[in-house]
Amino acid sequence: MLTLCGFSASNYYNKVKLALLEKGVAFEEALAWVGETDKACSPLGKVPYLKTDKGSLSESTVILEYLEDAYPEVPLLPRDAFEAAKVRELVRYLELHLELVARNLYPEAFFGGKVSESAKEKIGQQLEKNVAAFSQLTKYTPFIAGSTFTLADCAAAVHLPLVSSATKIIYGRDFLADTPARDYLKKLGERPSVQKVNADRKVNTELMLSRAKG
Ligand SMILES: N[C@@H](CCC(=O)N[C@@H](CS)C(=O)NCC(=O)O)C(=O)O
Repeated sequence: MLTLCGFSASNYYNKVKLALLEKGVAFEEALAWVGETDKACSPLGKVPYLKTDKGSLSESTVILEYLEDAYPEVPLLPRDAFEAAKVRELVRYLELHLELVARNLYPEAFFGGKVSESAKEKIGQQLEKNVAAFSQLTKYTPFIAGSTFTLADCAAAVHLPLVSSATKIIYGRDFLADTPARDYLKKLGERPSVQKVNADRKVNTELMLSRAKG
């Protein structure tokens, strides 16, 4: 049995959880907050990590790739090598060029901290450029990489909402407003897997905030 470790407020955790649910692979969840993780499984103390009968794995995208290889029955990558690479390209853009840049805004956007004005300006410029580049790759027909639900949708479902809300809070403007992201995410939200992930996320976020208040 697979055990997904981490917490449901984490978007990286939810990306893997979505893939497991979409693939119909049986798994258990084990709550592990940041600071309470098993460093033998995730050496940097990050979540998620996955415990398998063979050992553990960290890094969400590595876990997604493992699930594809180990459980090919319901594929989330196209069989065609080039099409599969296009999906991976989108996943990489989402993680590296959207999430990791927008993440610098989260301390102020979500956690009551402060981001300097000069940092905000720099992050804003970078994000504008990256959103435009990312948009060049997206299809939304109706899924982000084309006609089938793929790993890129698992990534988009968790990363895009945070880019939207963080930019809206910090700059007063959703940087994805001129893209089909909003309608796409609404449609994705009709999937039972996304509904389950979002419901668990809400409950866990409240728990996380109440823990933070002490
Ligand atoms: N590259 C990692 C990022 C995971 C990540 O940053 N998770 C956050 C929670 S959303 C975390 O564990 N943060 C604690 C830390 O970075 O020490 C992945 O894709 O799994």
